[in-house]
Amino acid sequence: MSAVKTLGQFIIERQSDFPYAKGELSRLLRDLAIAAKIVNREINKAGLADILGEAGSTNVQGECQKKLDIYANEQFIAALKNGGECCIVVSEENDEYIYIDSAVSKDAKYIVAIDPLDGSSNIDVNVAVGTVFSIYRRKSEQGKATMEDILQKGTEQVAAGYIIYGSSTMLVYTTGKGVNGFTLDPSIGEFCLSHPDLTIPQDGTIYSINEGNYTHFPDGVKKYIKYCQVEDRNTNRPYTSRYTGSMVADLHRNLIKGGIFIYPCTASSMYGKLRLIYECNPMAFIIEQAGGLASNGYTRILDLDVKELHQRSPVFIGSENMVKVAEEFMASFSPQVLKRTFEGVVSIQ
Ligand code: AHM
Ligand code: MG
Repeated sequence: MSAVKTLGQFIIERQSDFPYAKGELSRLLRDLAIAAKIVNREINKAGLADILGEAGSTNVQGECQKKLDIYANEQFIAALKNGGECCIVVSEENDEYIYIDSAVSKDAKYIVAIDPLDGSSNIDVNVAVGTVFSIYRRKSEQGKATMEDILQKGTEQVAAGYIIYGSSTMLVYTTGKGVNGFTLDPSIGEFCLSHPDLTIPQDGTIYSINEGNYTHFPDGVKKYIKYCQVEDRNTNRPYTSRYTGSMVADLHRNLIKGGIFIYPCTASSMYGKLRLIYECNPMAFIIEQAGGLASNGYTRILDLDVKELHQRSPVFIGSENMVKVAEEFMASFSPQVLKRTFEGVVSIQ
């Protein structure tokens, strides 16, 4: 029987793979993993809220219950603060970035962007949720980090990962040398290497999109959905539709089995829903490292300019051949959307 390899052991083993092998990034990853375990513990208790007290009320220990997404945010920020390797956190839960102002982290080299609890509305119904994180190295050498340090393109990420709190809890991450997955063994409280060198199948048969918004989609997306539903033996169509409303869960499934996840722009939401810095970019980095593609329908996600902390982007991500076909549909049937600039908008077609 082969010995178990924990995340901590794996990180140390692979430290020389990191772009700057001084141990700081290893420490940062371990800090994130510790917070993930704490959040996992609370998520596992979520169903007990009804008997222990609803969010906002007082629990049996006399503590005020917090919404889990706020709790997760606090845990990740606290772990990063204590670790001392991170100078700024950008979180979906905070309008402004959080400057970590402590003696240890004043000159810290890394910036972390995080969605602490993605898909959190699924908590109420016991469906998988996730955490997504992205790590950048600051450009400035020391002192207070600036917006220039924060607003870096996805190509500049030094690491990215997600945690899926599902039927089991997994941490999947990349530092740009492939993708590895670790499953939490609750009996020993460790993430253990369970999915080494993850690769996404080049072709898939699953498409994941909120079809309830169909009427508001650009024509390219509408036609692509119809293409997915048409019978064709050569390409194994019709494809299967799977959508949980938790991007992490939908993308994790598609990473393992092959598929495409789409959150396009709609008539009411010109840039889609998902955020570039802490949702699209980290997922794009992971999926590309696993051999897939991530696009906004026309352009590689990782090449997009980042101008705002909470900037949104449409996303087409997953198996290489599926994303390529979806991009062809966008180019053929929705060329106008491409003309849209960051400031100006043309109608969706
Ligand atoms: P959240 O960060 O507020 O949880 O929103 C992100 C989630 C994704 O996980 C998921 O893919 C998407 O929102 C679902 O949105 P919709 O209900 O519009 O399909
Ligand atoms: Mg989110």
